[in-house]
Amino acid sequence: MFELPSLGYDYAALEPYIDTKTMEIHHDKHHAAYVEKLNAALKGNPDLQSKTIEQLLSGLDSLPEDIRTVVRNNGGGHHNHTLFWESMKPGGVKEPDSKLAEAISTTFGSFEDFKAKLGEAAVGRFGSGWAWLVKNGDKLEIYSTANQDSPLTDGKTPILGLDVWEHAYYLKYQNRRPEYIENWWSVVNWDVVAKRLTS
Ligand code: MN3
Repeated sequence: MFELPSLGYDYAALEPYIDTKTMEIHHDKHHAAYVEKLNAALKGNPDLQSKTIEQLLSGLDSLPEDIRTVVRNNGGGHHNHTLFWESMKPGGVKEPDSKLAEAISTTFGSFEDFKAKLGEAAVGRFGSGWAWLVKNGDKLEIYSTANQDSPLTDGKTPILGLDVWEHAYYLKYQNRRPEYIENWWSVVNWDVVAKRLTS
């Protein structure tokens, strides 16, 4: 059985960048529903229940066809949101540590260039989905997925993800996705992202 992880901080902790009500609904309703539907899909199948979420998402093609889409959507939703909550912190951590900072500048030109490129991917994602910083082998890449698709399914390891579903920002920002993205940088926990780079 997969479980809804706790946020690790209060619903109000990311104010004023992400509002309390959005956090409550996003975590307690949206994420909870992904976990519930994922568990329902795996019910009665101990082999699949014993796998990690990473194993399930990396091996979607090997799943029984009748549950593949449900696991893709809801397993993806579970894993993406777990990463998302862990990647944020009240007050944020202003900048990456030296090793991550170096990898980012080497790959994208500068930290500002990186933020601009991830922002473009996030603004440019039509409809619902995610913008990512991923590891592809030993390289960093900006990546984007539709719906709740996980980069793991494409063989890439997500190290930072930005949720651009309207449920992530609409109460506070309505149609102003770029403003949400700009403010989100203020709560990114670069310490966690740096750990994912090296793990
Ligand atoms: Mn979401």
